[in-house]
Amino acid sequence: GPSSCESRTQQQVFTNPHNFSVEIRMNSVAPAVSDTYLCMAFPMPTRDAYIVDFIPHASMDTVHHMLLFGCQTPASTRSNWDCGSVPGTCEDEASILYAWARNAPPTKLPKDVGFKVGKDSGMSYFVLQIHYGDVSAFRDHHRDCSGLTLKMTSKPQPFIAGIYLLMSVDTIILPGKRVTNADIACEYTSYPIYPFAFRTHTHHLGKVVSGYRIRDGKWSLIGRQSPQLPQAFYPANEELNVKNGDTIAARCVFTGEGRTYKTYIGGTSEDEMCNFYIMYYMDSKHAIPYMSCIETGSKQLFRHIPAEASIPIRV
Ligand code: IYT
Ligand code: CU
Ligand code: CU
Repeated sequence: GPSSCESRTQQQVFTNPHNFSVEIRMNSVAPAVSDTYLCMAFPMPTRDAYIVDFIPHASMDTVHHMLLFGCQTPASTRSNWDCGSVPGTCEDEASILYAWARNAPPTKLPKDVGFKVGKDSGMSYFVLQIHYGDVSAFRDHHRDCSGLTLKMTSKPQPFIAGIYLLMSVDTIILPGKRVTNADIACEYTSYPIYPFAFRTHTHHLGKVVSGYRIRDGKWSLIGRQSPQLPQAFYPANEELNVKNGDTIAARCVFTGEGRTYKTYIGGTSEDEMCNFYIMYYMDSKHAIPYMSCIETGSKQLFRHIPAEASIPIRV
């Protein structure tokens, strides 16, 4: 009917024998309350395939952000579900593939770079999460089919895209305390990666999040952003690689001003998170699609962090 936006086209459209596109869209939803998080799962192509481009389709008046994850087991078998808190997006560990946020530029993958998906990538489903911010635009009873088109190819790509996630698991922010830093660092011990985009994530108390490569004692910026700005993937600072023996480090700066209780790392908006995501590419010969670092950085190491990492970004 007129209030439905279900696509009548097939979910997979071939443009030539190798290239096809996959539609990842909400199925005519109409969230009733503001700040609803809806998730939907889509089986991945069975055979190996590479995502080479993401084309967002989002209603600017209602969609606050969209995230695309890959995982083995979605948190629900329903056609769509509320994934604000429980049951969340996935049963197992999810890996983030794409982020769209209102008023942020879209992420482009460099040429010859693709995210590998399909059964032997260890992921069987895409899970699309959409945060509907202001739902007043739904008073006219229209339905929403926001989401993305994935441009895919079955042709092996020279470089594989991946995500390196730095996250703090033990930060505590004391009420009223002006500054708390969450410092994370790990030695990098694998084949070279080439960061090309980064994303920061905290909740309300985060002021600035910065990520660095440390080589021979020299700190080089990968990216720095206010987590209060749209949490999309932004282009990385400069062309640099990370190789065996380097250290990857990140700092989140929080303030406890205005809080009357201790804030811990956790899933609700009263909790906090400290995340720095690096999107990189890697030679496909020895590609690792997902890495993470949860080690607390040493005081000694962080004595040398550039001053910019502690300067809040005004928003
Ligand atoms: C405790 C925490 O910091 N959670 C983050 C990072 C995280 C992301 C993924 C942890 C795991 C994941 O599988 I993907 I385990 C967190 O939840 N970040 C949110 C979203 O979940 C992605 C964010 O917006 O960055
Ligand atoms: Cu949002
Ligand atoms: Cu969070």
